[in-house]
Amino acid sequence: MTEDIRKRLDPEASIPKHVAIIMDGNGRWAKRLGQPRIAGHKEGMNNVKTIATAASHLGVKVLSLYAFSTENWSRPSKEVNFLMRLPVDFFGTFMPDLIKENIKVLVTGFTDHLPDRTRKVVMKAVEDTKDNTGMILNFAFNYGGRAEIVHAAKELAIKAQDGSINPEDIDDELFSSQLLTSQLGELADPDLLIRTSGEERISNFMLWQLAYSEMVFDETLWPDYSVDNLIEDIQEFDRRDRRFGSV
Ligand code: V07
Repeated sequence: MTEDIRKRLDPEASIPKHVAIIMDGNGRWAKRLGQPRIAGHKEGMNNVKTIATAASHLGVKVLSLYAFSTENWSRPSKEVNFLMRLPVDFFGTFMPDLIKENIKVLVTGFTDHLPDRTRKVVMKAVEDTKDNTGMILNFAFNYGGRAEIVHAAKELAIKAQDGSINPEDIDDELFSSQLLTSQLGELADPDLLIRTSGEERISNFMLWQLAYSEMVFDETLWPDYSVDNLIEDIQEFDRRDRRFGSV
């Protein structure tokens, strides 16, 4: 199985270690079929399993998925309630697959204000997969890039005020140690960002971490985004000159 999917990629192609995806286009997908938005979210959730499995087989080390932003709370409450049930559904359906794939679940976001049941189910998935040694499936859940940076700045200000750090010592490394992605260690910064459904924006996703990432904007709506699309986008990543801003 692992060999099968790798055969579809150029054997010379470099595989991005950390792939981040903005899974956009679920509402539009549903609308096209004359269905309610939540039908698109449900189909999108099923696709998370397909793409996570493929990424794991391709040798991706971290797959970060933007599932819910701090701004999404302003959507109609019926939609928000549905979205908050998706992690419950997701782990209820796919936990055996995640275990079989040796996938480790992490969550990046402000989890303390989630509905109780959602928070518990997510925390349990993190706990139940903590010893898995395969790909990290990192859900950006109740995540916002600016909120993350503001939170880090506050933490550093508190430490400076109580004397545990010197303001002079604040540099990139110390700053990133206060970001929610510090749990990913040296893999915190995505090598490749994919946004589906043709929109070409960052929308407050991993603002700090995307500083040097390659970005691929794929026209496909997330529920239709296939393993072939993922392979194409990784080939595109491989073709780009990665110079990290230097000559
Ligand atoms: C959500 C499905 C994917 C497309 C984007 C919108 C709808 C999986 C999760 C999830 C989140 C945390 C977690 C496990 C699974 C999810 C939301 C929306 C809010 F620990 N899909 N998915 N969460 N969609």
